[in-house]
Amino acid sequence: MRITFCCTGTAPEPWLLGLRAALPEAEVTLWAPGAPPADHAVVWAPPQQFIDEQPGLKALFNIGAGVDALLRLRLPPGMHVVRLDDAGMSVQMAEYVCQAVIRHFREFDLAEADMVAGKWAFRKPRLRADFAVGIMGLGVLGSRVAQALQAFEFPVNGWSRSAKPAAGALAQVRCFAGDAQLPDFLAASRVLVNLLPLTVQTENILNHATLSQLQPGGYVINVARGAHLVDADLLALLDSGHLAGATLDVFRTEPLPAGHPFWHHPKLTLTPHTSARTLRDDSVAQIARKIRALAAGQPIGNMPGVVDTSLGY
Ligand code: NDP
Ligand code: OXD
Repeated sequence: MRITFCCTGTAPEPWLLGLRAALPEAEVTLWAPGAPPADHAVVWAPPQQFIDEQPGLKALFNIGAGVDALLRLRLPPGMHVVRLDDAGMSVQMAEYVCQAVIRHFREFDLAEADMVAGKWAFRKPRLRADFAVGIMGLGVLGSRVAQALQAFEFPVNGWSRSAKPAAGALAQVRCFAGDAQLPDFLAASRVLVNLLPLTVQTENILNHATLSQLQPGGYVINVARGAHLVDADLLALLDSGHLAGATLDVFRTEPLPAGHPFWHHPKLTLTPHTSARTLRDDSVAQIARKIRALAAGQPIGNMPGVVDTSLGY
């Protein structure tokens, strides 16, 4: 079995070592133009040339949860795309979102600023019931985040494409589904967490019309993709006072360009696309397990993380 590795912006050596150790029966090589055909590929944002030169692949394993960069390429019809299914990301995302919600709700940012200014001051505690958190996307990451926020007793709303049964991780979540229920979901939420995949349907979904439906004093946490957010609309709603602030981990252009108005905006907290990192060991183990299952004849359709390319996620 041949596996080729083509991950833009990723140091290949540790991955090649990891994949060779996990799949000693396979020949694992770093892709270069003109490389011989492989059976499987491990990829992140590969060039179109890679896809064009490897038409016989059985599956493309994406070393991230989001496949938007991969699906922008011309893929051969019927090509299977498998994304990371959690692989240690959901707990990181839960940590990140909980800290952002709690930092805002408890006003720890203001307390820190006071202390830096040499000021010992208390603020009136705010009511948790006034800070319903709405999570856009109730998939692998969104449902874990919902559970984590509920452990801190925040009211949690969720919005997804298909309706969810009130059971398991979502038993206590007020669930909304589809475009028709988006206004009710937004009106019921004060803090908005975006965990949608970037697709044709979700691009620019955080815009003036949607964000202005959040409750007054709304707060936005974008941890999915920069292209979900219309930057100028966020800035306008921050400046009008309708939104109290935002925590942004992802940006339309990454790294965030020098001089972008987000850099020094007093109501924004920024991080460099680091809310949930790909963990190499977990990811290699998951990909190796799936490649072995395919080799043993398991149908790919039963595998968690298989992307529906017609839906874009
Ligand atoms: P999943 O595919 O498991 O979940 C996606 C969720 O979004 C599902 O609930 C789905 O609905 C919902 N959804 C999709 N399209 C729509 C739509 N048009 N309207 C309403 N809901 C929709 O993805 P993950 O949870 O694994 O990851 C989500 C995203 O998080 C990734 O695509 C990636 O962009 C981002 N991410 C960011 C990271 C970071 O470090 N910042 C790290 C990892 C991921 P349904 O349940 O009905 O299918
Ligand atoms: C991902 C990411 O999609 O890191 O996995 O953004």
